[in-house]
Amino acid sequence: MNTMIHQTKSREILISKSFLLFFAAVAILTFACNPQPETAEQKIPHDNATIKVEGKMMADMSAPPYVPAPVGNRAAKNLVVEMEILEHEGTMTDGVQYTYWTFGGTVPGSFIRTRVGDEVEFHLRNHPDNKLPHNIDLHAVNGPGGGAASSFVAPGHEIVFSFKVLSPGLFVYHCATAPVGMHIANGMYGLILVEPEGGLPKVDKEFYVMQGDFYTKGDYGEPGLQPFEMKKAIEEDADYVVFNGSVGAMTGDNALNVNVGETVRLFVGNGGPNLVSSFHAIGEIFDRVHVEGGDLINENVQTTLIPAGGAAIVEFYVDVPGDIILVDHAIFRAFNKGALAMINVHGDANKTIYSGKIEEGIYLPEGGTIQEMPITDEAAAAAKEPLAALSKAQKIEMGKNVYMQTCFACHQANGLGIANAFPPLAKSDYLNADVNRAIDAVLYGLAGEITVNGKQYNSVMTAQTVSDREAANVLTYVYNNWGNNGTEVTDEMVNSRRRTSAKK
Ligand code: HEC
Ligand SMILES: [Cu+2]
Repeated sequence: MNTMIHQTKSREILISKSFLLFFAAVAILTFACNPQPETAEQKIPHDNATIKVEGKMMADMSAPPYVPAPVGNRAAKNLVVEMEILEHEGTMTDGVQYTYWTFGGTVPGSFIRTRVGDEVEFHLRNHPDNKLPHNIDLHAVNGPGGGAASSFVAPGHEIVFSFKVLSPGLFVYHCATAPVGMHIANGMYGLILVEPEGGLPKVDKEFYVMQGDFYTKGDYGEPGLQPFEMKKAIEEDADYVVFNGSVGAMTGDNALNVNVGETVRLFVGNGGPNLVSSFHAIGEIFDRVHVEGGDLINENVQTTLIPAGGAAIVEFYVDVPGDIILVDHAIFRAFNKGALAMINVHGDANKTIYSGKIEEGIYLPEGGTIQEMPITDEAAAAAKEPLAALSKAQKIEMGKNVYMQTCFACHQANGLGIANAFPPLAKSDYLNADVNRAIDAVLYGLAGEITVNGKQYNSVMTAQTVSDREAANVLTYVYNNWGNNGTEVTDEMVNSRRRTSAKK
């Protein structure tokens, strides 16, 4: 009996499927044969460019897990956003500190809430105590770099640029200053919401949740101030995968609170830099998901994918009391790397929907991943083989490759650097005066005030992870270009600086 019903059903489905296929084929043919495809409908977001603005207002900004009040049905405005970049130490998990770079002091950065047609006047300030220049790329912007091309700002300065928001949706913003991955990995991302005309439908509770992956020198839980580890970041070997910047940002006393019978909307983003989120709520089903933060709505969803640099709006009605656990369902991340948050639901039980004896603490973070560094035997073996000597011309040629991979993002392809941020290597008196000092800068990085060609710089150059040979080649390349003094740097010279500094 059951099988019969099943068979009939599948036959019906088959029939309707072939009808669908037929219609699809007709539609495609019609489209292909039509010499003038409809373009009017495709233009809609761009038509928003003609929306008139009425008056000026300051944007209300909020720190996670909260969002500013809905826009409702207000008219489009000239919306002034004031955002300050702060680099400061924070707690990754108990006993582990991390130096976060932030938009507005938090990870993720302050939530920006707009509506289509708003003309945003964006003020980006880089706090004078910060060490590095930054900028901002907002995915909601139509324009070069999403604003990054106009917002590069050195510590102690402010920059202003403007854009009109045309497309409704939930968008990521992030820093895009070299090394881009490092700025994002340190927490420089957040969300900007563009509400449609008339606003989003009303719900009872709204929250701001954003996932990010972090890479530290020590493995998960290793105590102390942990520096960022570029090698692990390139290998996408995250030590921490967290919601809202740290392990436990929304568990225990920090859990979110809602009541039975309420509708909940989560604005969920994924800052990455690397990992895609399999976003899931244990004990709840998403009634509606704005897939990838856009207009497409999917219903009755268990797990929604949120790409790195993407977002989703998820909505659900809460039926029964208890804890809802938000996770990245790539499950080791949830239980061993921190990607776990809690929503405490308060209210009366509904035995029809759920009954049973409830044990607390079924889903708790487990901590401490056991990780081993990737095996570097090959690299060690290769390093032991004696290297053949190179001619100066060969060094310059190979050094150019190193330069284009590691130095040019900051010092630029022409060696001229960027004013107030990255000093020039072209005709640099600082470089030409002292070769050992230049070698040290490459091997150990450089911080503090220096003067290059009469201009002061007070920034940070990160130590470059290069072999003796790569350092020798890249410096030989630099010294033999752009009007510099032609010094030839040898592997031996670099190696002796390593020994000298190791003794210190
Ligand atoms: C992330 C950006 C960045 C990268 C990548 C970088 N530098 Fe620098 N570099 C800086 C900054 C910033 C300073 C100035 C530091 C200060 O203010 O104390 C600097 C200073 C220098 C100086 C001394 C000042 C001068 O202009 O002569 C040299 C030499 C130098 N860098 C060489 C290199 C070489 C060679 C590479 C590649 C192997 C490299 N840098 C990669 C940012 C960078
Ligand atoms: Cu930055």
